[in-house]
Amino acid sequence: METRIVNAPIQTLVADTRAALNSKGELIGGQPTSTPPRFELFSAASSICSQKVRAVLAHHGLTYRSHMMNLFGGQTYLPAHVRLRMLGCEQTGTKLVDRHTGSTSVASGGGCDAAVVPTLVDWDTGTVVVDSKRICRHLDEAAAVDGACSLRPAHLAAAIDAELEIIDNLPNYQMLSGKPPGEDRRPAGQRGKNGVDFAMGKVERCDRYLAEHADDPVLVRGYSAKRAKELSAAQDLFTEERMRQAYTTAEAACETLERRLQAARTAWLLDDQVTMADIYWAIELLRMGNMGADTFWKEGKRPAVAAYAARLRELPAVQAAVVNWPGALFS
Ligand SMILES: N[C@@H](CCC(=O)N[C@@H](CS)C(=O)NCC(=O)O)C(=O)O
Repeated sequence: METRIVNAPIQTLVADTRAALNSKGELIGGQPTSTPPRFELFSAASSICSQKVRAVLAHHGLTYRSHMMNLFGGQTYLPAHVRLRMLGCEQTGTKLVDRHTGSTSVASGGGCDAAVVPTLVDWDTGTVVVDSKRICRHLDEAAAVDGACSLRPAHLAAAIDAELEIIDNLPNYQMLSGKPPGEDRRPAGQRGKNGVDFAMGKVERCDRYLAEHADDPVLVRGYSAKRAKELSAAQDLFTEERMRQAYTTAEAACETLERRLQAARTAWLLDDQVTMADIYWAIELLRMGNMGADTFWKEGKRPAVAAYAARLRELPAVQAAVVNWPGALFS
């Protein structure tokens, strides 16, 4: 990151974020005890990046304190949360992202976003961990002592990482918010939306916070980068041409998956045990299905993907983190 940011201690930043949300948090995955849980998660019900993290937590049966944020109400932009994430962004060693590629990947998306979820606090290490891929790995390493039961076993790590990168780079923002080519099969709440208004609403929200916090250099950096990112999204991502490309990319990924599943000799995509690649595909295919893009594999078009999607949906961690999580699927 360019300049080291000045920030308050993590305890203060978390307390301020809880207060801003008016949330004590809900304990997930365990019984209340006298010691607070190691992990505290800020997430949003329908955010696929949050769903990946909740699924890894559920898979490992980790206990955590969960705070829900209203993504569409703009709670991820609350100044206290942005300050908290600026601390986490600094640790990613990347700059703040100021351009939207359409993907959620920090690696290929150009850096860290200070106004999104998920945000994990690890009270044992005293760190704020941002970016779903980094969070999932952090949790997996914490849960799978000596590598036992890891979702990312060492001998498959490179193959799993390659898979996560493919999924992370899929155009989910466009498929959620932009008008699909042809029939709009998105759920009623999304149908007809073109993405530009949504992205411009975020630009306006940043403008309001920038005006309110003009004397706070940390917040000014966070909101300025986010503003530039969403402005580029509004200008570039949702044209007919870009939307066509987005759907072509997503369908091509399903075709590659179909061929790999057909060739696989393992019970799951890469192993006989579920790996993080399966968890990621579970969330991705559920989202595509939710957006009406299950035409990519339905009616015999890609039978291996159809069967895989159905099995993934039944995984207990996926049921807990998405299927049965209130508000996780759009209606
Ligand atoms: N690289 C980040 C991306 C996070 C991200 O894009 N989160 C989205 C939901 S999946 C979000 O919070 N969007 C809110 C906004 O942009 O206003 C990660 O994987 O955690």
